Formats: sequence, C-alpha cells, structure tokens
Amino acid sequence: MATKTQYFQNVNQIKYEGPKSTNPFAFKYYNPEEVVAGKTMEELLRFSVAYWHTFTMDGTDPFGIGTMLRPWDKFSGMDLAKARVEAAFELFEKLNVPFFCFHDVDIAPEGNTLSETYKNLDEIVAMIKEYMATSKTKLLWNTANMFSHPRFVHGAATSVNADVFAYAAAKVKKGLEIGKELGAENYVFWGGREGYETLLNTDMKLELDNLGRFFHLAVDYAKEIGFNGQFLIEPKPKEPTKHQYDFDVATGMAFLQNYGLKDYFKFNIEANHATLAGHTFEHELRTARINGMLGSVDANQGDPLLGWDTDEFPTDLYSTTLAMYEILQNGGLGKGGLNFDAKVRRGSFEPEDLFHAHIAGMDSFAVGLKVAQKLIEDRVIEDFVEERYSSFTHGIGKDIVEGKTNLQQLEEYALQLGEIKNRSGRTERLKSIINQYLLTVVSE
Ligand code: XLS
Ligand code: NI
Ligand code: NI
Repeated sequence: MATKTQYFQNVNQIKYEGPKSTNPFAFKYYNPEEVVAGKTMEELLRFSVAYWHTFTMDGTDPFGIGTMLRPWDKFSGMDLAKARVEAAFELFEKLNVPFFCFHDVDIAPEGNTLSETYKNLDEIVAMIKEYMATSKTKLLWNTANMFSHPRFVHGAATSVNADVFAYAAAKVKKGLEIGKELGAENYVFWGGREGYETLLNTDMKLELDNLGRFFHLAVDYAKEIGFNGQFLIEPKPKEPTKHQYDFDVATGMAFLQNYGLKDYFKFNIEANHATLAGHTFEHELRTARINGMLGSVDANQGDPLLGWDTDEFPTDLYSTTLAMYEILQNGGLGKGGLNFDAKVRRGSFEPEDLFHAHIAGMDSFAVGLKVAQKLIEDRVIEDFVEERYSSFTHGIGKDIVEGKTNLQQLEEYALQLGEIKNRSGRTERLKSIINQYLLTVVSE
C-alpha cells in the first residue's frame, strides 16, 4: 500500500543506464543485478539509507538555522512522523535500496513521559511494518538516540546518574523489541556521550564497568525475547564527547574482551570516525576483519581540511576501492551493510539532492567493488605481500612462526649472519597499479 509519487514528483524510478548515461537520475556503475565475485551487486553491497540524515536533518549548523526544503515539513508532531514514513518508502523504492536504519527519535517524536514516547513509537512502528510488508526494503539496524536530550548531558550508560542509566536501559529494551518486530538484522550502539570531559570529576573505572554491565543487560534481554540481530558497536574517538570510550576498533576490542562481551558484538565501522581517530577507513576495516569482528559499515567520508564528522556522501573512489577490498576479503558483510550515514551539504537543500547524493554514493561503492574484485582476481596485492613475507615460510622464519625456536637459538643464528639485506616495499609502484586498475576496470 505504498503511496505513489507524493514527495519526490520530479524523480522517477532510478535505473542502471551505464557509464555513458548523462541522465542525472540514473546509476552509472551500480547495476543491482550484475554479478561480481559470484554474487549480485545488490547482495554484496547491501546499501542502506540513514533515516536521520535523509528525513529529519534540516541543515542546522553552529552558525545558522536549517536550510533544507522538505515537502513533508508542512506537517508537525505525529503527522510529520507519518509523512516522513511515506516519503521514506517513496525514496527507498525509487532508489531500489534494500535497507534502511533509524534511531528511535528519528521515526517518532518524544512525548512528555517515557510512556508517551513509547505510544508514539508503537504507532509509527506499526505504520512502518505495514509499509515493509509490500516493500523490498528491510531494516539493517535500529538504535536508541542517547545523546541529544539534556538528560544525557553526562552520558547514558556511563552517566553519573543512576536514573539516567535506567532510562537509557529502558530505551534499549524498547529498541530491541522494535528491532524484533521489524526484523532488524543488527542493533547498533554508538556511544556519543559515553566518555568524559575531564578526569577531575570522573570515575572512569565505574563508568566503564557500568558500560560493560549495560551491554550485558542488552545481550541478556535479546536472548530472552529471541532477538537474533547482530550487536554492533560503532567506534568514534570524540565528538560530541572529548574522550569517547569506544575510541576505535582496537580500543573497543580490548573493552569487549575485558568485560566478557567479545562473542556477542562486532563493529559498525564509519569511515569518518576512522579518520577522526587518526586512522584510515581501511585500517579500521582491516583491524576488525583480522579479528573476525567486521560487522557493518557506515559509508561516508570526512573532509581532510575539517577536523570534525562532516558525514559526506562517499565519492572518493580510492577509498571505496580499498574499503571494498577489505569487505571482499572478509567474505562480504554477512548481516551488515553499507549504510549511508551521510548528509547532503547545507547548500544542497533541494529534495532532489537526496537522490543525487545516494546515486553518487552507490555508484562510488559499485566502482570500488569492481576494482577491488579485479585486484583480488589478479592477486595483485596478495602475490606482492606473500613474496614480501616469504622469509617466514622456510628456514629460521618458519621456525619463528611455528614457535620452534628460542632466544638462544636466534642469537646463534644472528651471530653467524653476514650483512642483512632488505628489499624495497614498492609503495609508489603499488599505488600506480591501483590507479591503472581504477582507470581500466571502470572503462571496461
Ligand atoms: C554519529 C554516528 C551516529 C551513529 C548512530 O557520529 O555516526 O549517526 O551511526 O547513532
Ligand atoms: Ni554512524
Ligand atoms: Ni558519524
């Protein structure tokens, strides 16, 4: 019972037209049915629209009010929430996108009490469920917004105030019930205010212990109600909090291990959060991948000139290629997906820009996928890396890897060595090969 062309009248169904197309409302590289590495692009890329950036964000920045022209903004309260659902499914269908994601407060307004908020949520969740029944678009993940409201000023699960901990727990409980109701494939925790400003007023140990307790409560409740989604932690080093506890994948992993949570969680890796942490996107993907913890991706990009989370739509083909390399080496994303946690620029305020932005992002990851697949097929990186580490496949290297040696034997070996020879790492050569692949695979 999806409504027809109501909010985006100027945009028809977006189809794949190929690299020569000049139609702004067509995919140039993303062809959902095209098979790459034995799967269709649609199955591999698992694109998702972020409800907050696309349907609720108004373009406000610290220096100015909103700029976005959104035809549904003529409504308010619950009517606005319902209009957004209609607009959302119209956009999902026109983009032919398989998933979406939301925070509780994105889909329904908060009431004066928690029970009123629940009531609003129940009504909109029922409406979304009805739309989902006739739509292909599924819920990749939902989450609780535990950072916008003033009650979360000192954190949520890491708040100094036990009442806030309880309130946050109630929001997560409700979120898991909603996730179950709508068949969410994952449930995300992003701890925007789980961190601290200054140690002068902070009991870091208690805060971290409480965060561990909070996650255990969520894991227990999911089991109790039979919610089978994958739990994901989304690391970010800072913003809004100065020191955020889930700084990056490595920090998050140590936390999960310390608190006996490692088996229940994976990571949702956001490109712009990686760069804020001083890492590359691919570094975070690799760290998660080699530890079996790569769950899902918030597909966006930052701006090298700006030191905050600009959440731009991903258009950097070099970055999408290296990201897709990690994802393919991971055997795909499993229950995860590529969620466009990305917003149109403040100056791109027309409704059509939402389509231009998603088309740009989807095409960029499609290119990344094709180039990465070809690189893997030709074993460009594998062969080079294998050869580079070949000293560990025989002789003393093999003994080291197999744990068959000790310091004494290594000393004996070192003493009889002549001059040690190293070989070039060939960084520039490898980068030029990537460029070659980028330019040829795409024009094939
Ligand atoms: C903010 C985060 C947020 C999470 C979901 O920086 O990226 O949008 O993805 O709470
Ligand atoms: Ni995110
Ligand atoms: Ni972000």
